[in-house]
Amino acid sequence: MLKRISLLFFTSLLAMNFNSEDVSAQRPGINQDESKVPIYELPRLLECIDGSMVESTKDWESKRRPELLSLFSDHVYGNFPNKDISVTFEVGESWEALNGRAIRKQIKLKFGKSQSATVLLTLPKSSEAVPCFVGYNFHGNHTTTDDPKVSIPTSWVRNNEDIKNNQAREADRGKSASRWPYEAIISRGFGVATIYYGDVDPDFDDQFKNGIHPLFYKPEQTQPTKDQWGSIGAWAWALSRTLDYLETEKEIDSKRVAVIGHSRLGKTSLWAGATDERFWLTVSNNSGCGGAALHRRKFGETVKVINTNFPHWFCDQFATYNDDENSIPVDQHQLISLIAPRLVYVASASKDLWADPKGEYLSLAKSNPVFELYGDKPLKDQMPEIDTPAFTESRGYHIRSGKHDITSFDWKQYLEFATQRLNKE
Ligand code: GTR
Repeated sequence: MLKRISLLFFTSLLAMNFNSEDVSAQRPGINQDESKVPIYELPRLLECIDGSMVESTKDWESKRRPELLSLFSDHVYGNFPNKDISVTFEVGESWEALNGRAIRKQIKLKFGKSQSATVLLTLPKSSEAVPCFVGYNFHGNHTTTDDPKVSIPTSWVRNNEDIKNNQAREADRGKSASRWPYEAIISRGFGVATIYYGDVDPDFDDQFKNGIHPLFYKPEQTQPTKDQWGSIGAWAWALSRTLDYLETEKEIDSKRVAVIGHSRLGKTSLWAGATDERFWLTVSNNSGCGGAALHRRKFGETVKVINTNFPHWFCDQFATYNDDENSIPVDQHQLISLIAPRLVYVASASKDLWADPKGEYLSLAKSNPVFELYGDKPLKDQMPEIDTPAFTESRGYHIRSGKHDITSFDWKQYLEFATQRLNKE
């Protein structure tokens, strides 16, 4: 992959300084003015490459959906490698958490011989198998809770004001707890599994020498080819491996696993939800460019900016569209459509213009034709009011007041949406 040292330092600091990031600030050359959004035409959702039209769920499932999946794989996120490696699970001791209301344990996912990621699983005490959320955290499982038994990652973590040696610190235990409202989640009867994303692939451009990519190289290969996975692909793949583990847990209703992610990890949850049909619900929180937002609007972060600052996230082919979003063979309403008829929830934040809230909503609304094939009602083109969630049977959306973050307000909506869908099943 092309090495580009760039604005990365600046954007990374903004994004990663625990929960204090505010990526909404106006940046030079970036459009945040709705009147300057160009006229654009979205690639057709129901028209197949050969010009035939999708008329039924069968046409969609057998022809158009596979076509779109390979377009996203070839041009945006990269293809998963076509090789099996050994993935094993080492389940640690369980302990009581949250004042005796939950059980916790840590599971080591071992990839090949040399790599591993630790899943922190928190389950409400329940006589029945529970639905469960799964999602990555940015700074280590220990930052999601002040529970002293949660282990600290030994893999690379991002440096910041306090961390200077890319090593996680005991002092940061619980620092991201606002993003993981465990009490609220288990009170609604859901379990939750979280993993530190850097265990799977450290989030910097090192030409894919670290993380899980090298486990899949062919002899003599040193980095992914132009249409092979970048970091988002690797993170999504490992979410599926986590789901493989969750399927072995008797306490979990593995047909009701929701994949959730914030920001770059929301891009990841969308790609995981699109590629792995076992996920029951996919939640994209403030995922923006390369996530839920429509690329053709060129509002906030653009394809060129994201590929320049984060050349390792997508496949190299994606960077060939840096100067022409209209030539990407897909747009993000088609990504959301790949999740149909399963459940999907997209959320934005009012001050998070960098992520283009309107573009995030429109992607969801423009997935109407596919969801309607399955009997879902259409969403309007008009965005809902701030802090007022809008739903159909299969899709949810809200724009929360405030900045780029995942908060208890966001979780409350996801838990409510999921609970209502469970009650109807
Ligand atoms: C920003 C990046 C966004 C978003 C965000 C985050 O710097 O431009 O695409 O992913 O980081 O992940 O917090």
